[in-house]
Amino acid sequence: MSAPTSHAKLLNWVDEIAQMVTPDAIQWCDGSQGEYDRMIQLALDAGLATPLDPVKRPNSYLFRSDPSDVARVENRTYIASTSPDNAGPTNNWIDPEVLKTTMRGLYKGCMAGRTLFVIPFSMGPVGSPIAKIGVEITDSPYVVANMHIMTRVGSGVLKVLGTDGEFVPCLHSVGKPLASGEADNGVWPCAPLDLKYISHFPEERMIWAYGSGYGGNALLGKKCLALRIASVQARDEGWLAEHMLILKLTSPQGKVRFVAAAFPSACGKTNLAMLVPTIAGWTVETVGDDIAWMKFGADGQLYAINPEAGFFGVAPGTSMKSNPNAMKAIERDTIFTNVALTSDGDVWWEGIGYDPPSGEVVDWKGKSWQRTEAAAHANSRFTARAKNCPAIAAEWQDPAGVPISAILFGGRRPGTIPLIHQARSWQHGVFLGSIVGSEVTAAALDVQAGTVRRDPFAMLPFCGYHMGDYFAHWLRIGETPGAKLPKIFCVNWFRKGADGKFLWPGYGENSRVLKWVFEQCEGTGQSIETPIGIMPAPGAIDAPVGLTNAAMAELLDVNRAGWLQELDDVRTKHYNKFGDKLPSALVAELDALQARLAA
Ligand code: GTP
Ligand code: SPV
Ligand code: MN
Repeated sequence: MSAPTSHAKLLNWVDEIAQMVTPDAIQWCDGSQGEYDRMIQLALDAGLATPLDPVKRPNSYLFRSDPSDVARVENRTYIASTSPDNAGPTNNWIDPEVLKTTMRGLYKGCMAGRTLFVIPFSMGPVGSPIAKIGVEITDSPYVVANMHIMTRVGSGVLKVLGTDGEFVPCLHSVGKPLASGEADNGVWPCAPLDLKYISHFPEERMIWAYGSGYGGNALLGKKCLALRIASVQARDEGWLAEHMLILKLTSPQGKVRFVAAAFPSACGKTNLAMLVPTIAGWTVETVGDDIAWMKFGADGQLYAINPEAGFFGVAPGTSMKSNPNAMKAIERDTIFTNVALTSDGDVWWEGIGYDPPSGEVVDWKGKSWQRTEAAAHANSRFTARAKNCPAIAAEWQDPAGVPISAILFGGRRPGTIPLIHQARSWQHGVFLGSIVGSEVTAAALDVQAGTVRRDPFAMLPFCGYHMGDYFAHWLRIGETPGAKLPKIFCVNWFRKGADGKFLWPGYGENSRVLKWVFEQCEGTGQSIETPIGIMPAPGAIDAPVGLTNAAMAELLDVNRAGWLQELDDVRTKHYNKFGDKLPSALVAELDALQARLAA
């Protein structure tokens, strides 16, 4: 097939890569339904996909990955900048030339027996001034199909690129060449862990991934481009590329406020973005569930766009009760990965809200489920089109973005951190973002689940440069002349009581907290000053039905001893890592908070 572009740099790059990886064929993707169907057919032929019941789950497929390839691999994720100082203490740094030599060795001949697909994609609406174009080369039809859902793929993108437009080259291979006559035959292709590389060259704005076919490791527009590379561009150009949902909140009076929220992986962004309020008259609609790019408008407000076109959401725990909008979004046209298969040809997972029908359940490993282990992997996911979500906001594709009134930070914290508190200033808010901690989830393979780790701004795995410089960038954003800055809040839906159970019911009930956020933006909220910041006055947040006064008091308590311990941990185990890159303004915030708590 001849290339559908005359972009010399792009043609040269594809040519150069093809010579290295030696595919059997090269195919340029056009983003059409026919192409999507062909990708699925290739996966079906290779024994890698199972069609779901066409009545229960139209146009939907189940994939099972290799048990070693089920999540992001943070210890195989690299920031290859010229100086280690550009990657900082929270990233894996490697010399770009050394890495390229190693990876070229792996890439050599790695697409033998496979087709090389060229995917031109746009992060953000095609042709909009804020969108960024990437071109992913991959040998995985699964990746092509997922990119169709998660990004805007196709000929329109090549048109925008023209003959010399800018694009981020994204090279991906599953790292499993096929010998002559060999086929995948039902075995998910990938490379062993120590040969996997998720590599970023921020100075060249380039991505090289090898050895994994899963999610953030392989759909390179998402974490690699829209966060790790874009965060570097954002630093250079004075904007923000963040791991944040964007939601539209409408009051009973019809007043609209947009809210962005950064929670670490698998800590509730999709759920909050699609929330169905339990309080009368309020609505929440979804603009995005994972990534926000935010820039100041001429009016001084911070405008956010969602660069994605779909949701790569956590399946377990998703039910008609917890997230009906997600359940509706995945009724059709959905790719499921690593969930369980029921006897009636449908999907199932823990927390879906009902028992599987009688008959055999096939677990995520493809075995008959014996009910001794989880049927669905904890990081099993659905890939669904944004336009299939009934809660999608009318503005979700507006290239101008939506004006952000409030930014929330949160994580899974069983103790100390209250349900909500508000920063006293932008600088205090940046401090609160910088100390976000969360119990680790199953979204990354190689970090101990369950333990609390610092995940500043929920960007620990996604910041493409030195985290100390990133803090400074956030502080600088706050000094933008004429800026009407969003208010900053911290939330915690995951506080546990003495019985080890969540104190707060969460999900739709989080609307009660959003209501107070809204009121604080309007200036009508009832609040009190506390040592840790601004908090709801007693009674300002209505307790959900069934929640005791004691539980509510515990959720909004300022635990001085717990906070002092928290700050000691921040000082000695977190801030100390950043050396002279740690902005003194944040140390001042830490000192001041400690003094207020000790007073
Ligand atoms: P990534 O896609 O990994 O970035 O994650 P995410 O932040 O979008 O997480 P998601 O909304 O998918 O939530 C992941 C898990 O958190 C699911 O198992 C949910 O059931 C659980 N969860 C979400 N919201 C709440 C809540 O308000 N309370 C409690 N207790 N659990 C929640
Ligand atoms: C996350 O881990 O934050 C995700 C899923 O959103 S993945 O795309 O796999 O990174
Ligand atoms: Mn995420």
